[in-house]
Amino acid sequence: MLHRLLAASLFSLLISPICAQTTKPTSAGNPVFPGWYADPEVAVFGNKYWIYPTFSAPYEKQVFMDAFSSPDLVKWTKHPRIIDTTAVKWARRAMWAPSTIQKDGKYFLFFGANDVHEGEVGGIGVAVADKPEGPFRDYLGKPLIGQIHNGAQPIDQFVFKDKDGQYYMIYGGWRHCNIARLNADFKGFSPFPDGKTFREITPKGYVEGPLMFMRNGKYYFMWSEGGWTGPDYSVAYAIADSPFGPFERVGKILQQDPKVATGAGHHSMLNIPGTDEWYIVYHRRPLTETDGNHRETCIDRLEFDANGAIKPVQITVEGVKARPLR
Ligand code: FUB
Repeated sequence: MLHRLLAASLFSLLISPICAQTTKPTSAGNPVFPGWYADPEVAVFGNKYWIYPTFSAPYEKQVFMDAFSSPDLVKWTKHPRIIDTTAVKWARRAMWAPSTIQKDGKYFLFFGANDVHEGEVGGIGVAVADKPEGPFRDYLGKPLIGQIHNGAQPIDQFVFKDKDGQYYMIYGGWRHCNIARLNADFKGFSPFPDGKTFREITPKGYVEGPLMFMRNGKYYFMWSEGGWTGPDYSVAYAIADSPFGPFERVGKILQQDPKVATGAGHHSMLNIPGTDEWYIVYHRRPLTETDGNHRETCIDRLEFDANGAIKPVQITVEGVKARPLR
């Protein structure tokens, strides 16, 4: 009997390190990292995934942004305070919805600040860094868009690179969305042939959080609908042959699920480079929460049907499987 007990203890001592290895998480679980974080924008830089979210708190406390990186969508590393208002003199609160792109060896982070209204200082700014984790410094010393054009609040910018290499800024809150042609140095905009700099492309149902991407030669335009503090926040989309539309609303593809979470919206899209594998990165509110700022960053799979329509997303608790970048 004693022999058997000793043998069993020895076996478990030997085997436990192996078991510890095999219990490594293989699914991300939602949320993918702890804390209240909203408006997540995903990017791939080198062999890492990056998420740039809004720090979801009362406006006066939104004076910095954190970023998160991962080799596989499961293990996430926090990079605290990649930018804060001490580095952007005109920004004093409500730093929202970062959008980061890599260009010419630099990283440009576009963001909204101050929840600007007519006659106030604030709007969409741009910051620059040598690394994706910053530190980001103010690029212009003033907002890139500080005025209200076509009724669009200058927030929720998304930078889209067209197939001819032209960069566009697509942005807007208050139910209006504009597109503008970014100059190559990202210091301003060039007018369209009709002389206008800000062209309105608002589709039916649009509220905020625009995004554009291309797939099989088509332009997909996506946006958030509903109120971000409530349960019915959601995402809809349209497809067109040009970045200027016209964008006919197809329908909702992301929304609350009473068994999982509420307020699912303000998303970004991840296409694994070199594949047709897609993920949606978005925020949502736990079923136990009603505070508008209690938003968490989540990832789920997104699929297209044979006609190129986006299938409604099933939001999950378990999240996505590990997906290392190769
Ligand atoms: O997080 C602040 C604001 O909430 C964003 O700019 C909106 O899109 C909404 O998500």
